[in-house]
Amino acid sequence: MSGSGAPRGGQDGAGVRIAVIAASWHRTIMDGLIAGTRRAADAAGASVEVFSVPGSFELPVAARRAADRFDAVVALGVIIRGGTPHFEYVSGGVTYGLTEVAVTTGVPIGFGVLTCDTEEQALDRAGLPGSSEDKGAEAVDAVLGTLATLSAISGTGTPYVGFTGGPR
Ligand code: DLZ
Repeated sequence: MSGSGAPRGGQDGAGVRIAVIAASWHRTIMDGLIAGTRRAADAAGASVEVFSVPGSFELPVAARRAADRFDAVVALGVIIRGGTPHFEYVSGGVTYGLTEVAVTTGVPIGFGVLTCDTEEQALDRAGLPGSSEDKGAEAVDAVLGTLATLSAISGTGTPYVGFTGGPR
């Protein structure tokens, strides 16, 4: 899945506290994703606190705990397809688990989990020198945008406006 429409940066995240939950597999790529979350949060005036979990499968339970104490959560992981169905089970479980946390708590969860066929594809999305995409930063921009829109839906604040130019 790829294409245009990535969340825009430049949002005001002053005072927003974001928990970054980071899996530990594929270290170099993870370091790039974590650095991207810090860059995007700094640019927006938000703060991040990073917590490690062993693997991507552990992201949802940690995200659930973080949702009790932070304004938003960004989950980061790298899952590379191998020769067994393990990839599908872990990727599906993480996606379902994070979705459930977001929906049941109402706390935005940024999905910074790369599910790739190859390590090269993941490196290209990790926000490293030479990468064409920066999925850690995008996940922060996404939760900031979602927080803005949730506030607007609740009757306070201005909603996030995407590339379409907003509601018609
Ligand atoms: C076991 C496993 C494998 C094979 N591959 C990955 C991976 O590519 N990325 C990742 O984040 N985690 C992987 N894991 C670990 C699982 O997510 C999980 O930590 C273990 O199954 C223990 O619950």
